[in-house]
Amino acid sequence: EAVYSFAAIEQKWPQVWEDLGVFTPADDGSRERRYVLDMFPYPSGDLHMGHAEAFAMGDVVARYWRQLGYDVLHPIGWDSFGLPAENAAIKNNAHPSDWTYRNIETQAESFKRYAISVDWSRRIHTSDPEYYRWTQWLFTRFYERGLAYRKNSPVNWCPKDQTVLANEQVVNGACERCGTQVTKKSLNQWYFKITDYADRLLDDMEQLKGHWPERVLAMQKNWIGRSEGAHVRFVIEAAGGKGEEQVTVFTTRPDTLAGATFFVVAADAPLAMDLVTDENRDALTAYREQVKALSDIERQSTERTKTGVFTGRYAVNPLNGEKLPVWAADYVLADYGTGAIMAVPAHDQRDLDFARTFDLPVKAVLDTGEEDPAVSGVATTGEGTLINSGTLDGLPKSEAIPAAITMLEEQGTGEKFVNFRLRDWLLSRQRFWGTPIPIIHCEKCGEVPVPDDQLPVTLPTGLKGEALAPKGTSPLASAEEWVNVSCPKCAGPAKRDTDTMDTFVDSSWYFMRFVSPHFTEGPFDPEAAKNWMPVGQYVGGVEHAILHLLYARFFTKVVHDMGLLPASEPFSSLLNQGQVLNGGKAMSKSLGNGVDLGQQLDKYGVDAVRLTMIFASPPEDDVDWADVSPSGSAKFLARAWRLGQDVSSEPGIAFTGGDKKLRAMTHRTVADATELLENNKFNVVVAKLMELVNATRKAIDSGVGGADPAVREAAEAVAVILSLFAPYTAEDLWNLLGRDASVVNAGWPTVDETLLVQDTVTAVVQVQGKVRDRLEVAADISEDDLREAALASEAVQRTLDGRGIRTVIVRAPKLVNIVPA
Ligand code: ANZ
Ligand code: ZN
Repeated sequence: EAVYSFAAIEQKWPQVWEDLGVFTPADDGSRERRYVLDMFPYPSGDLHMGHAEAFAMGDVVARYWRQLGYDVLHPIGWDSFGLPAENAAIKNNAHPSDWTYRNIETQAESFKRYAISVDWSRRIHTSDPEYYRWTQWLFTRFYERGLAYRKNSPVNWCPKDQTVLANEQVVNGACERCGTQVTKKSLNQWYFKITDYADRLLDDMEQLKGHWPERVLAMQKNWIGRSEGAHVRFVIEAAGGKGEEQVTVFTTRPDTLAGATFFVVAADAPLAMDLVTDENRDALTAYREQVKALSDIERQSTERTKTGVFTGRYAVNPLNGEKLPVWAADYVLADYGTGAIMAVPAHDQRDLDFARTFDLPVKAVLDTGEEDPAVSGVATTGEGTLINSGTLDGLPKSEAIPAAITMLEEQGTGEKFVNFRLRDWLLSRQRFWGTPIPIIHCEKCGEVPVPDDQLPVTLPTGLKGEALAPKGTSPLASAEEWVNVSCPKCAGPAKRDTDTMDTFVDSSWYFMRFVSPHFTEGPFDPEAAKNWMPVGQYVGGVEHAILHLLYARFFTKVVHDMGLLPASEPFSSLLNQGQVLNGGKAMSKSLGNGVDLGQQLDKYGVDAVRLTMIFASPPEDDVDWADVSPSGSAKFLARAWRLGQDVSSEPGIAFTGGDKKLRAMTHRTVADATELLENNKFNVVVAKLMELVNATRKAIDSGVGGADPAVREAAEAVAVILSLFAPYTAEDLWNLLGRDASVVNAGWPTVDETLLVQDTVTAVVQVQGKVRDRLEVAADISEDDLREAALASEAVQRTLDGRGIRTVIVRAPKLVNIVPA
């Protein structure tokens, strides 16, 4: 008799699957289509344990949907532009493409071994000119719609990577990639106008509720940061050699206008220098130096004592003409709202802390019944009625806010305003290994988008090694022949833009490319996109909760507005898989707790590793590799596989008439698995499957036997359910059962509802005529089973207390009487 060998079956099946083309969607409309996608990998080294987990989860969904009969699109590609390739190239005097495409091949081989059920014919790489041609095409369309623009502004600058960073890439003041403290630098940069879509990005989250993790939606909502309030214009009186001017503030509390006792501008904003009088300029200049070193988090910390300098100017309150001293401080941020505020210390804690530090007045304008903030040091922020506010007096806060706005509008000193925290997306990078920005700068015509028939603008050849090293300007600038072109409009001398795009641009539309990866007329075939989009299930790490997902949603909406895509959201359902830890900690080089995926696969086999990933916990939870047992998984797989050797009936037999108990168990397991899979409780499905394998084994070894149709029915169900988690073993089991390849298309077993309801009766168990226990048993229980159940009863065992048994009288299904020796 053969023994289970994962190495042998891993050799056997890949060619069969490829020959049958089981992972290629028919794409002919004969079946309902569904699209499942894992966030595509970055080609750094070989696959690791994290990939193994994420892709195992996505593959469960793909394989389950195929079993349900859907036409499934499950593609893969590589996010293959980016810094690590460039850094490797500089270090090894090579070209970034060497490193990139070598790693892609390595990963592709590993993915194939790992038996991810993807359609390999749809593979894409974002660094291929056939791909980035369309990234550039989309950029020019964005440009034409006014959604891509260039402006000079202070940007986040990483001194180590020598490139700008989007706000989203600055974490606690440091570069997300290398951890270096980020500084500001004034540069001419390209932006996408994502702020135009702020409202829709927020509103459309309604559609995602219940289908995306709560916390991801919360993070996006917070990132977009919609605040309703008002713009209020204050006149700043002439003083110290400076004339009168007007400054607008953003406030969410126009009802508190009468309580403003001072005015603050962000110290680092140009406005602060504009306003400051000669007398106060040196103090402000010194203070600004101090502020430069602080991150936004530090600036907004409630722990720090407030700091600031007086500008020498006064603002006039448009409500009551009061004069408010204008300060410059770091707790007001330059790039939020208008960078200036009216300070209401009685009702805003930050303002109150500042007022107490600099001995400024505190004036309550809302009676909330709480203690006087001037005395308690605690700003009152609850509900209440207005006081000290002229005509607004007596109004509750909720009515005073619109009333104040109406007043401002009538006066012409302000209006309702909705402010967003979201900033435009800074997309240009001064690096080599990225998509060149398809713009030509002409002295006469200005910015000219590269015409469609001249796309792609491929990266200049001949640059490698040191030539790619960061110098603060793009390495592309050194490729003079490439840079100097003639203007597409006037044919005069012009220069190419030398920046490349943030790699997040590449990944903002790749899911659209997969629907028709070889399409040459556009980024994708609109017909195919109509058929496949949106992605029904997206799987990936929670680290992409903001950036990638927000950008992908933005791109989808723009492409939708261009009339190319009916869908306006890219991913209708999102699953964030947990991390793979070792010893309770993330695997890392410095901790030396890394686990090598290849070694695990060599030792336990692909299926055991996949099954372990899935069985360890719900998909959203972390898996601690120190706590799991791949060898236990391997044993289970061997056990499931052996069922195939012991089923002696022919394939195709009818299951009716088979052992009722086992049939009920099989159908119950399929019914439960269906519901669990719909709710992503993959780990529980595995637990149920283990029970079914045990019950089947028991049936074979006990009276039922391997020829019983119920045994075949159970074993076939085991193979189909197992095919979602352990594709090699399931396929081989299917083969042992005499079925034709492939289990991939076997079809999800149909549940016979009538088998799920089992009539039960209460059987009375007596010892020497005295009732000792009552058992719920099947109405059609056999005498043998009833005897076994009665003797197994704890109450009976206690009564017998070690005595032997003379006779057992069984009247199935209602009575058992045991007579002790
Ligand atoms: C007066 C006021 C009175 C305010 C009051 C609050 C409470 P959110 O909800 O986050 O949008 N603010 C405006 N711009 C700011 C900036 N650049 N830096 C720091 N703070 C700024 O917050 C809006 C409120 O935060 C605004 O409303 C403003 O203070 C402050 F009882 O105006 B408020
Ligand atoms: Zn021109």
